[in-house]
Amino acid sequence: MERTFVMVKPDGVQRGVIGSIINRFEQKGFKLNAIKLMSIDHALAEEHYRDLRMKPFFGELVDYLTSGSVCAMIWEGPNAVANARALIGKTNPVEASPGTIRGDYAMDVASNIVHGSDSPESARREIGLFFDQELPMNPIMGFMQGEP
Ligand code: RTP
Repeated sequence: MERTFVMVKPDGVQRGVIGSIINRFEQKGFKLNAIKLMSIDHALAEEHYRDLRMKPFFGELVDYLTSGSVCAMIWEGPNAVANARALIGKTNPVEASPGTIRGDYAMDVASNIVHGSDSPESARREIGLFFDQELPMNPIMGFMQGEP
């Protein structure tokens, strides 16, 4: 059992597709552990994408993430990180297959609608950045926080 961090980015919130994205995760079999609508300041955006700080598009990326509200979520399930990445699709919507979230909802790499953690370590780090306190594992899944 695993958790991943998923975020509907400002373009997704502004377009009113939070519900559609949640629906995809629920249909796939994920269980929602935590969700909140929030705004991100520059410090949090820079910390979240710190591995990309040397990229030429870093400033543009931080401006984009801080341009409006985001919807931060924790989803859980078997291989949650890899399953979420598969559901979200490739980073560049041009390459994302139809049927994936980016393949169906986005056109441009600079506004690709949703983020998903790229490893279990990243998921733990990002959940810690965005959520002060996590709920126990969804009881339907038969796991509680702290169990081996
Ligand atoms: P994410 O972290 O948002 O889930 O995206 P990812 O792992 O699929 O891709 P990553 O390489 O980590 O890129 C992070 C985000 O940076 C923006 N980006 N812009 N302008 C550009 O060429 C460019 N390339 C990447 C995207 O918003 C991407 O999701």
